[in-house]
Amino acid sequence: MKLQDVKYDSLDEIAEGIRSMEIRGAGKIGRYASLGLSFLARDYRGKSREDFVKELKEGAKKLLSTRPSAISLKNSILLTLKGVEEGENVDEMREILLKRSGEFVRRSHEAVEKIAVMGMRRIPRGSKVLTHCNSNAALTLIERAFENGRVDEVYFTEYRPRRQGHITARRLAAGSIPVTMIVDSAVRYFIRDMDVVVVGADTVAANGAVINKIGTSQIALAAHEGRTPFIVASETLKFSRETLLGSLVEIEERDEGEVADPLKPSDFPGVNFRNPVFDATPPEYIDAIVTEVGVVSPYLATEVIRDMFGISGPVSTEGKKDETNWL
Ligand code: RI2
Repeated sequence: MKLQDVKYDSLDEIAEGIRSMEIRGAGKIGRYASLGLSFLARDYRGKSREDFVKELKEGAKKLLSTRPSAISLKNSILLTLKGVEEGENVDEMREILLKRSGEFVRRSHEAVEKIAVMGMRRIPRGSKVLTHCNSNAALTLIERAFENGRVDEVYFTEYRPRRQGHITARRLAAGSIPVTMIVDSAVRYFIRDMDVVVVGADTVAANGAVINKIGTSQIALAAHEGRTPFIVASETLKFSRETLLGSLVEIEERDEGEVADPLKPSDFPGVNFRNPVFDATPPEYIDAIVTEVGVVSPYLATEVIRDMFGISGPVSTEGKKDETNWL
C-alpha cells in the first residue's frame, strides 16, 4: 500500500471509512489506522512537541473509537506510535512515526504472504476447502494453495447478516478458482465433504481462543465432529496482550437493521433483534494457527504474545508505559 495508491488523504477520512466498514477486515483496518496516523503527522504544522503528542493521542483515540473492540486496530496504533516520544522535536517525532508506519504496513503485507506460503503446506493435494465470511489472510492462503495444486474447490458461507461471503465469491471466481456458495446453516450438511476449513481471525486470545466472524465457532464444532482439520490464518497483529492480563475480549454488537435487512426492524412489531458480529472458538477445536512467525498450536498463543511485546517473566499491568500512554 503506497500513500499515492489510497483514495483517502487524512486521518478523519480513514476513520470514517473504518466506521462505515468501507475499510474492513481486521488486518486492513490495522494498516489503514497506521496510515491515518502518518497522514496526521505529515499534515501537522505546529512546532510544539506537547501539542503534537496531544494531537496524536486524539487521532489515536478517534481511530480506535471507530471499532473499539478491534485488537488489530489497537495493536497497529500502539506499534506505529512506539518510540515516537523519543524524538526531541516535532520534526524528529514525525520522522520516527513515518518510518514506523511505513515499516509496519510493509511488514503486515509481507506477513500475509508468509502466512499463505506456510499455511498452504497444511492443505493436502486436491482438497475441498471451506471458508467463512471474508478474510484476506485466509483467502491469500487458499489462493496460494490453489496455484500449487492443493485446492480443487472452495465452499464458502454467504455469511449473514452483511453477506461478506459475496466479496469472497467475487475474489475467488476472479482467480478462476471453482467456488460454491452455501448458506451459513448448511455447514454441517457439507462438512464431511470438506478436507479442511480455513478461516481468518479478528482476535487471538492468550488461551488460544480465536475470535472471528459470528458463526465461526459453529463451523469449528461441526468440523470437530466431522474430523475435518480447522486452520486459522492470522497475523500476530491480532494477538491480544490484554488477554494475557486477564481481560475478556469484547464482542462488537452492530445495528439491528443489519439483521432485519432487507426489511426494517419496524416491519417486525414486538420483535427484538441481536447482532453480535464475532464469536469465540475454543482452542480445542483449532488444529493450527498460521502466523507470519510460524504455524503454532493455539496453546502457544501466550508465547506469541510474549514475543510480540517483549514480555518476559511474570505478567503484570505495570510497565510498558510507553505503549499504554497513547490510548
Ligand atoms: P483479515 C473480518 O472482520 C472478518 O471477521 C474476518 O474473518 C477478519 O476480519 C479477517 O481479517 P470485519 O472487519 O484476514 O469484516 O482480512 O468485521 O485480516
